[in-house]
Amino acid sequence: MSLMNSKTGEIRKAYSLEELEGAANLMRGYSLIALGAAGSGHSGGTLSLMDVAAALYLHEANLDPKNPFWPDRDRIFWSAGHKAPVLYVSLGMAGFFDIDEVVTLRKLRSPFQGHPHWLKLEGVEASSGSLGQGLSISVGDALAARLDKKNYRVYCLMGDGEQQEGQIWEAAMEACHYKLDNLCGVVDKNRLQIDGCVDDVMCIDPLADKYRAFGWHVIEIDGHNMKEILNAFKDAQKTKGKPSLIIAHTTKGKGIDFMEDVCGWHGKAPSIEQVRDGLKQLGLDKKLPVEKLLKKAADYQTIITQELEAKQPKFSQNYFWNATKNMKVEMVPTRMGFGNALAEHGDDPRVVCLGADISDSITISQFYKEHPHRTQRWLSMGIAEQSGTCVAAGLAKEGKLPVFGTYGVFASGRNLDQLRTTVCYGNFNVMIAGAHGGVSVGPDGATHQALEELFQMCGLPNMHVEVPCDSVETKRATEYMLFNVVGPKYIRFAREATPVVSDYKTPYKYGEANVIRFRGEKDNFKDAFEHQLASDYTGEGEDLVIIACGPSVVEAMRAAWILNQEYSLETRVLNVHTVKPIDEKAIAQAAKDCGVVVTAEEHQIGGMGNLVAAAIGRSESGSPWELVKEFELSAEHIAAKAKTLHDLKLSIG
Ligand SMILES: Cc1ncc(C[n+]2csc(CCOP(=O)(O)OP(=O)(O)O)c2C)c(N)n1
Ligand SMILES: [Mg+2]
Repeated sequence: MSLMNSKTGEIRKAYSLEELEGAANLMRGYSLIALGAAGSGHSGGTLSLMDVAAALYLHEANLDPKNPFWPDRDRIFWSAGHKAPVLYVSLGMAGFFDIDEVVTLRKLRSPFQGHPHWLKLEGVEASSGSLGQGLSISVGDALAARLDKKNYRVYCLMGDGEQQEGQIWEAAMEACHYKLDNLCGVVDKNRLQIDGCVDDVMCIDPLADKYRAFGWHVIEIDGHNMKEILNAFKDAQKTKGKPSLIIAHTTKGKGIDFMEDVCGWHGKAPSIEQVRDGLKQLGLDKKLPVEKLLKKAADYQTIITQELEAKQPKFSQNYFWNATKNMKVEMVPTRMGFGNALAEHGDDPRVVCLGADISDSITISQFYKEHPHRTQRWLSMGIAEQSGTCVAAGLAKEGKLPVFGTYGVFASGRNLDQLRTTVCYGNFNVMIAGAHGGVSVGPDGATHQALEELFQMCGLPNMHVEVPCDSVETKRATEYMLFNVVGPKYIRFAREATPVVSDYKTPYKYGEANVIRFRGEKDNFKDAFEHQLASDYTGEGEDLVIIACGPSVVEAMRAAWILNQEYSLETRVLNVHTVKPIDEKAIAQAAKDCGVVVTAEEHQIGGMGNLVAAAIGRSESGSPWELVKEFELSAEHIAAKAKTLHDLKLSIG
């Protein structure tokens, strides 16, 4: 069937084979423009799946773009969420919305997030971005169809590197066990992932044999041949008593010569020049309103920028980084400190680094990049965070110093039980690097932002947690933790370039906070501050304390500068780089000395703010009402604090 009117049963548009080929080409063009306007995103895997997606959304699946929640529609799950641009242009081409809208891809408040968010965009069946989960939700959906005696079909689109996730194989077993012939998986077998060729990172072959052994009907096709694609879907429809898998042999970056089969185009967007070149190659330079679309994207961005600017509190001058003549800073990605430490200390034969297919980006590959003799101690685990975590525990058990790293969300969440049960309860000496912490993966969207890991990691027994403030502190913390902290350890650092505010002369003591004080403007921002170990510091009657970790420390320092210049307020900034065990003494002292405590961190519920509150609010023995008064929980205290904050709001305007 295809795109239909769910009320009348009429076909809205029937595409011929040639029209499908043309639509796929057009969709390639739209996705290029959207990626170019976004300035980031996944180009390679978007282009490899485009022909399959065009066939599925415009011809194969029963969908009604005017009734996105039509109960009898076919369900399409995007397990490989990073291919979101294909999903968006498919929905746009199918008529769910004006396809021009996709040009706001990855921009703030756009429904076209870096990874699909189903609560933001009708037509998306589930949020995704953490690889390997889509086949399971598809199994659940297919089982629901059976329970409800519905005839709709369920499709699941996956990557080939993604096949390394163990969960896929749990779902593959389930689909066969339940004879889910209403389920059809597709693997975009473009032979590349992030760290290189799938064969080298972690071989998945013989893939067809594996699925067959799991009881699936497997169809192998040229994923760029429309006729083969349509026949494969027909074959899957006819297959009874078992699920079907289409292995689509494709080329990453298909259609654009400089992107085809080039690994580096996995997570990179074309420049506007490259967009124009690409459109020419697709024969679309005259067909697509490229200038109009780019202007639409730029206008959208202008409004967002204006709105953010209007929301930003105003002061007598612009204090932003490097906006003034003095107070200059050097910006270096925090993650570089991690890679530099591994490069410097990797000759220690105990150090073993484990990759999870994101190795250059998180800088763990610095371990061997300039040191080929270390490659035997470099273990590529593939996209398999759960197993990788336990492999690291096995290495630690035998005296190695394993370092396992990936994005913070996956380094702390995907493997949480493996960390808890195998690593932490066993107290194994495993270092986990949570890269791209906080909001630093920005445009990748909500599912990629690591905003819960402090809560997760700090709750684990025996775990040590370090959140350094800049690239230098990240290097020092990596060095210290690797060799001196024995037991499970988690280091969280950002992706973005952030100001360098420390050097090797700055005090750094694991487990102890630093007090940072603004001492007056200087040419360089760094020189305007004095750092002392909290235990060496004597209070100076400061007006307030800002307690922070990670890159929030440097923002807190900037806030201290602003508060001083604008209101003559003295601020104690407390750099709590060790979040577990947290420096309760320094926090309690600061709260006592300063009276006003503000915490700043890139985190959601249950992070450092909670730990600080706990450190300040240590329980005492007393009657319940005494304790309510002692910890200022009474209505009087609440009212007084509410009034203070309200006054503050009014004074900021
Ligand atoms: C659980 C998880 N680990 C890591 C990542 C980061 N990541 C995004 S895409 C990708 C590579 C995917 O390779 P493949 O499945 O072959 O996709 P394609 O080549 O088609 O883009 C990785 C490791 C992720 N999104 N989810
Ligand atoms: Mg691939």
